[in-house]
Amino acid sequence: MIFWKKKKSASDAVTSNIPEEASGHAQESPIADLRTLDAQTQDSRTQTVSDVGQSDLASTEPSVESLSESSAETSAAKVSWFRRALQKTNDLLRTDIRDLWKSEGELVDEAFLSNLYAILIRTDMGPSMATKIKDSIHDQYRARKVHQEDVLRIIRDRVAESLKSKGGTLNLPNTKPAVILVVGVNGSGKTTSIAKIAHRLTRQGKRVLLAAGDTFRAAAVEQLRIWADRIGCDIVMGEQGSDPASVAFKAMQRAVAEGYDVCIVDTAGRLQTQSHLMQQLEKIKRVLQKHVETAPHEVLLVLDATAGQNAISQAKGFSEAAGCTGIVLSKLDGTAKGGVIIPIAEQFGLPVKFIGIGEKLPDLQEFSPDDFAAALFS
Ligand SMILES: Nc1nc2c(ncn2[C@@H]2O[C@H](COP(=O)(O)OP(=O)(O)O)[C@@H](O)[C@H]2O)c(=O)[nH]1
Ligand SMILES: [Mg+2]
Repeated sequence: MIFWKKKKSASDAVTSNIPEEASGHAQESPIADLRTLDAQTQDSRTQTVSDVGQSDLASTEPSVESLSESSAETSAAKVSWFRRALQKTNDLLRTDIRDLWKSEGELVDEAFLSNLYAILIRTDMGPSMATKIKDSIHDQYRARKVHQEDVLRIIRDRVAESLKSKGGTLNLPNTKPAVILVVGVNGSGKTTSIAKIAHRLTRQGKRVLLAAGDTFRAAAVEQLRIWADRIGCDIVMGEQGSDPASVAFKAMQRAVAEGYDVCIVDTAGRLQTQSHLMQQLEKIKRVLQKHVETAPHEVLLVLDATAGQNAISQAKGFSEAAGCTGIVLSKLDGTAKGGVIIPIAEQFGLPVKFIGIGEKLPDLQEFSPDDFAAALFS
C-alpha cells in the first residue's frame, strides 16, 4: 500500500506559469497520455507519468474565457456557466427553431406543432417533455400566430417546472470523515469528476483524501495520483490488481486516524450484468462501514451525457443495485442533446448533483434547475 503526500515541486511552480499556447498541450487531460500506460515498462511508465503531470498542469490553467468558480456562485454567473454547458444544444435549437418562422408571427397549426416536436426530440428531452411543450403551445396559441420569443419562453417555463426539485447538493454529515463512493460504467467520467469534486471541496477548506479504487489498470491509479498532486490533496493507492476493498480499507483507516473531512473513493467501471463486480461494490461498501457505520454518505453515479438516452436509461438498474444517491452528468459540453438531463431527472428518481462541462478542474457545477432552464435559450 502506498501513501501519497502532495509535495510542491519546482517543476510545479515553473509549469503552472506556462501559458496554454506555449505548452502545446492546452486541450489534453492526464488520460490522453495514460491510455497506453498499461502496456509499458516501469521505466518508461515513470517517464510518461512525469511528462503527463507537467503537460496537464498547463491544461488546468483557466483559459481567458473560462469562468472562475467563485464568480460562478452568483446566480447570473451560474446562468452564463450553464449557457456555456448548453452551448451546443442552444446552437442547434436556436437555428432549427428560428427556421420555423417564415414571417414574424407563425400560425400554430398541426404542421407547425409537429415540426417543433421533432426539433425538441432531437435534444433528447424525451417524448413526454416534448409533448408537454407542444400541448402548452397548442392550448395557448391554437389557430393564432405565435412569435419565436413566446415559444422559447414556454419551453423554458416547462423545462424549469419539470426540473424543479430535481437538483441537489452533496449531502454530507458534519461528522468526519464524510465518505463519497463514485460508480458508473467505463469511461463515463468518474475519475475526472472525482478530481473536480475534490478540487471544489479543497477550495472550500476541506481536507480531502482520495482512494484509488480502480486497481484494474495502472493508468487509472496514475491518473488519480496526478490529479491529487495538482489539487494538493492526499491519496491512498494500492498495487495494480490488488483488491479495491483493501484500498478502501486503508483509505478509511487513514481518513479516520488523521481526521480528514472527506474521503472520496474511485472505482473501476462496471455494468449491472457483471455480478462479480457488483458483489465487489458491496464488499467496498461493507469495508467503508467497518470504519464509519453510516458510510458511504453519497454514492454518486456518473453518467456520460454524450452516451445517448438509451445507454443512459440502461444505467437505471445499475443505479438501483448500487444504491446510488445522486447523479453527476458529465460531458454536457460534448453534446447538442443537453435536454437529456430531463428524462434522467425523471427516470432515475435521483437528484442531479453536479454537471461536468469539460476536462479541467473548474469544469463542474452544482446542478441548479432554475439557472439551467434560464440558460436554455437565453
Ligand atoms: N469534454 C469532457 N470530457 C470529459 C468530462 N469528464 C470526463 N471527460 C473525459 O472523458 C474521458 C474519461 O474520463 P474518466 O474520468 O477517465 O472516466 P472513468 O473511466 O469513468 O474514470 C477522459 O478523456 C476525460 O478527460 C467532461 O465533463 N467533458
Ligand atoms: Mg477512472
